Amino acid sequence: MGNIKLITAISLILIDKIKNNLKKPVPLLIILLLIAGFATLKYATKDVKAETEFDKMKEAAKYCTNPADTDPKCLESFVELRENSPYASHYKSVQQTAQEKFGVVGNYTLEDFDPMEYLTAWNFNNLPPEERSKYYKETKRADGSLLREYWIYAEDKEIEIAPGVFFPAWTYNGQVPAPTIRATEGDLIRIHFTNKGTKPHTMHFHGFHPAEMDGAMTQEFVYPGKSFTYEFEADPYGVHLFHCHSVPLKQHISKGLYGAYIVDPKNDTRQKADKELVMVMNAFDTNLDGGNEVYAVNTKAFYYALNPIKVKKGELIRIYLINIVEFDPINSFHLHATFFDEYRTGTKQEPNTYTDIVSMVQGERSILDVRFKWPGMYMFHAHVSEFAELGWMGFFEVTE
Ligand SMILES: [Cu+2]
Repeated sequence: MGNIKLITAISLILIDKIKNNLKKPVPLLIILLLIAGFATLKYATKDVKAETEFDKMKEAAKYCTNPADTDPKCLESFVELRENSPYASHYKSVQQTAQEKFGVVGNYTLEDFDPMEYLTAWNFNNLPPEERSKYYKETKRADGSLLREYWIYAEDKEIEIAPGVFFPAWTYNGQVPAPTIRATEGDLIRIHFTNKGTKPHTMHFHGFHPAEMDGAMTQEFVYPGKSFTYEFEADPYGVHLFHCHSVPLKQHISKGLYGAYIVDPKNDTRQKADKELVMVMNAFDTNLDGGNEVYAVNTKAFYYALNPIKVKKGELIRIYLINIVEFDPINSFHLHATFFDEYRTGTKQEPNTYTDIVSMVQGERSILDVRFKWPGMYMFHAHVSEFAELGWMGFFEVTE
């Protein structure tokens, strides 16, 4: 308003001058036109200019420019900004906050694969009994151990890796990661594998097995329409993996042919976990240029950011963590606000370290024993920031 008064005052002076200088109307007319133009620019543009969220943020941040500054206006300005934001109701929901912060738009359909279910699904325990019996069978052996039989097939299938982003995957049993195979040390594992895909595939397991069960040599490739039965004892205990070992290997892995293989110790001296979760860190080369564009834990980018994993305060959470990311030399898992015992490869029952970050090259894995001290939302993510921003982050929602 001050500016309007000033301009009015100047205008009045000038009009007065016009009266006194009627002999020189032309230059004064130009001056008047300039004033009118200036006023129009100054106020008309202000009226039509939309004040963006970014502008408001800059306004709020003016109290916070000095890092050593303890000006309480800094915090107040952001609180005010947040409360007056048209997105205020969104801030109340972690899901929407995550969407705004990380740019995820849209929703996932769960028709093909449910990452929440995958966390605790092994030996097809997520299927109703009749359906399960098509893929898994247990038979007691003379020594008390189990014969565990699996029916696994390879299949080409398009999968959704980010809302609305589909990837032409090669899968085991139509999902990425494959269904988890879990046994106790000393059990006999028998896998009836059929290739329903269009390329030669295999199942190569980490762990002890005879050479002819390795699934890595050209003579061991299972061609489209063919079958092979893998058989070996579950040994050693730990968190392992299996993947296709056909060639080119990087293509057969990055297309999605991998899964978790967990062997529990026969004599487990560790405390029993309250909750066990399988997490496979993976990534997708969506434009087939030999680099990844989408990163995740259990395939769907930001899934656990949009749908936090619910756990209880103080309970023991045991994470079976695997890194299968192709093309990038290193990946990591970092958890906020707590530390965990790490059992590297899970092959010993004493933890190797107590930390909040694990780094892994492709094929490495670990068991992590986690507890949260307080209720709240706790982030977990790759500490490679680029991977986190491209999908590899999530939340634990801890309740009393
Ligand atoms: Cu393959």
